[in-house]
Amino acid sequence: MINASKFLILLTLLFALGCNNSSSSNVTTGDTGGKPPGPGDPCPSPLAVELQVYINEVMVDNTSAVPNGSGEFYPWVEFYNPGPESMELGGAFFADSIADNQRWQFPCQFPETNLQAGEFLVLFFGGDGNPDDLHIDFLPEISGEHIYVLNQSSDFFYFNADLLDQNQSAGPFPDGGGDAVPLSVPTPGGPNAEPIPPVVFVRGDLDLDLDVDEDDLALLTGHFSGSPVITLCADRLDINDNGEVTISDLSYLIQALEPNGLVIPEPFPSEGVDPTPDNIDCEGP
Ligand SMILES: [Ca+2]
Ligand SMILES: [Ca+2]
Ligand SMILES: [Ca+2]
Ligand SMILES: [Ca+2]
Repeated sequence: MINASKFLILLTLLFALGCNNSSSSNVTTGDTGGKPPGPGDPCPSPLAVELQVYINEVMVDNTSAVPNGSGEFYPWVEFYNPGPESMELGGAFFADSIADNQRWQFPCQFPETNLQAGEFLVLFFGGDGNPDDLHIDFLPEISGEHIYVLNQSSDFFYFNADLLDQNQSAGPFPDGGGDAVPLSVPTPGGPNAEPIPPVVFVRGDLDLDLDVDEDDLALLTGHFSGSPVITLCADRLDINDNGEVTISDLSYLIQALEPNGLVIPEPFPSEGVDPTPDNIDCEGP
């Protein structure tokens, strides 16, 4: 899921590099991409503007969801050709950096890299540098913000892995362009499933009555003195929205309930989604 400030940073980066595409959309600029053509290059990279293929789904923390051909679990990425023509990925680059965008090159001798219209291709990360191997030669982090770049500028894919659980993937819905969001079930090699609807809550409302008052303060006080608040959305307790639930949230709530006191960060006073990514789970009431 992309938030506004990160999206602006991404856009700034893209403009700085002379192209104007948004996250996960195919390029429409004059940037030709590709490595310098060498005489007799047996595996030339396609022109960026001509490769109409999307990075369509990614799972970075694959502990038990999708085994590779050897029964092992590695991060994976799905590519998608929306059609109407077949597309050849052989020779294209794939990278986890805008600056270092030639990190791995699709080999050319695999028929799988020729994507027919509407076809998906799933590749696992964690290759060993063998050019005869159809594995991506690096491993992504399982947390933090990620950007993937296909063929230098054919497609960009941004997501925050902190918003994903183990064995959960991110991608656009429906397939193709659009922002990557946490998906309800992984669909390697097939159309993406619907996203998980975001949980809405009121920050500081611990008794679920859509109000923040002394009753909630009593519950939060109890939370730090042996009576934990049971909730599927611990973001309710992160009163100061700094990404962790600590005793400082209690002092913040005390000061927020005073006349002309501190302002509780959104979502407050109405229900909404947490606007700031963090490692706190919020999967239900
Ligand atoms: Ca899929
Ligand atoms: Ca309440
Ligand atoms: Ca906090
Ligand atoms: Ca937050």
